[in-house]
Amino acid sequence: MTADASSGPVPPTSSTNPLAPSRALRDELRARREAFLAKIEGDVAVITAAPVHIRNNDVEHHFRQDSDFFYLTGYDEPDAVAVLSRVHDEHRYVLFVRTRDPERETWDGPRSGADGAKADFDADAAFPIGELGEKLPGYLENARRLHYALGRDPKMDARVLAARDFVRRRQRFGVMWPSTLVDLAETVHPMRLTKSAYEVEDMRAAARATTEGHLAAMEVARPGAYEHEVEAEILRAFRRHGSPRPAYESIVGSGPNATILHYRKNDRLMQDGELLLIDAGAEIAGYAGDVTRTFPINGRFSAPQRRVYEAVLRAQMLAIEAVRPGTTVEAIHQITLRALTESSIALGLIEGPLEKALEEERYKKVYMHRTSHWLGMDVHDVGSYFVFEKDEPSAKSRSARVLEPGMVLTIEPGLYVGARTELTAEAEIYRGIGVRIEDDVLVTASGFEVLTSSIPKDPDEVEAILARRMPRA
Ligand SMILES: [Mn+2]
Repeated sequence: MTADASSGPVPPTSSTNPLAPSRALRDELRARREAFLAKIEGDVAVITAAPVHIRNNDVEHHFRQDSDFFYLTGYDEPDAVAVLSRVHDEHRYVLFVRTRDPERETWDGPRSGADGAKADFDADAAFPIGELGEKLPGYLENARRLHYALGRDPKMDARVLAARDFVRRRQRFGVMWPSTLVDLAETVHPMRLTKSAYEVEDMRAAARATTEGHLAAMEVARPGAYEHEVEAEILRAFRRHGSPRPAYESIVGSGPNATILHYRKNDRLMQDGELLLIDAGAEIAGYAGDVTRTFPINGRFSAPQRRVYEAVLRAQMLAIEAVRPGTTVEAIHQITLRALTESSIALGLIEGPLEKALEEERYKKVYMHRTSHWLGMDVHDVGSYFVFEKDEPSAKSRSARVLEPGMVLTIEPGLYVGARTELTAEAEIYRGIGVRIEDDVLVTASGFEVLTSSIPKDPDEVEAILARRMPRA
């Protein structure tokens, strides 16, 4: 592909660049950039790739692209900067990227380079990242405002602010400088909160791989196996179904570990009679699945386990059925709290009566987290949960954000009777039981669609599946 490919009609995807996105993704990315540009009239935006993080000495952490950068560019390399401009006459979209380097590519794999950035990623202009200091000021000239995510990468902050300061000093030549800095979150995050049809398909793929991981976990979990054996099977299933990495560190907690909300050691030998709580999700095309299932390791719920499980499941079903356009995450949380509090009183885990228990937040003893978070490229996805009056933003003008079709959220109630939970003597039978059930829910025009509905959660169905496990040699 020649360097001047952008001057003609849109070039076909280069057959030689293994990193080139599909035609459909290129169209989607272009639509996202156009929507973004429509929101920044008279302005310029500088969006930076994630830096490479050192793990220890010569070892790097697994590279994961910055979600905002990936959302707008589809470019999956570090050392890259995108400029989106409503000021420049021809260059609305510019990429600064790592140069092609046969020596480095022998070690680390292919790069797109500046030519590939134009030919395969549709940049109007592309330059080696080494030219950023020299060329960036030109793109900031005569912009009203600069949209930039300050504070994510201090090294990049210094370079971008230096370029902006350079433009400020050119005011005496009649150049306007972007004196106002606007956080990139202000424009990009509301866009990311509502998923396009293309994004929903990516999220379905993440949900499918996540489903396979949880089904594999049910197949291998048994008394006498280690939690990490289950974790390994989950990761294997994720990879086999197209996921390059999990969306977050998997939680595989057996017995008392099920009551530790962020348990991640996954190194315990699983015992007969215990529950196993698995919170694991695959990432596909940059989108996260996030699912929790809890099941009996030996295949049968004990009576107390089943009572707690059914209480959580009832709350989860009520919460899911409440998802529709027009409601709020807060309203769904309140429905969940009421259901869990009712059940917790009935089980003797907390004291009633219901209204008093809700008012005094007694449920916090056994349910200490929120019911939902947004889900998307980030597992705790961006987008505010509250909105403020446009003309007069203040804490008083705050209201809970109303759900709209295309938003995706988790519904994940739980009950946790930990080692330190205060219990009556009668409720001691629940000691050490932790249950969470979590699904990924898309808001649709008519209500909701559970993206992860193929992962069994009905207790009878769960027991039936566990009863069919292959005996292990
Ligand atoms: Mn979650």
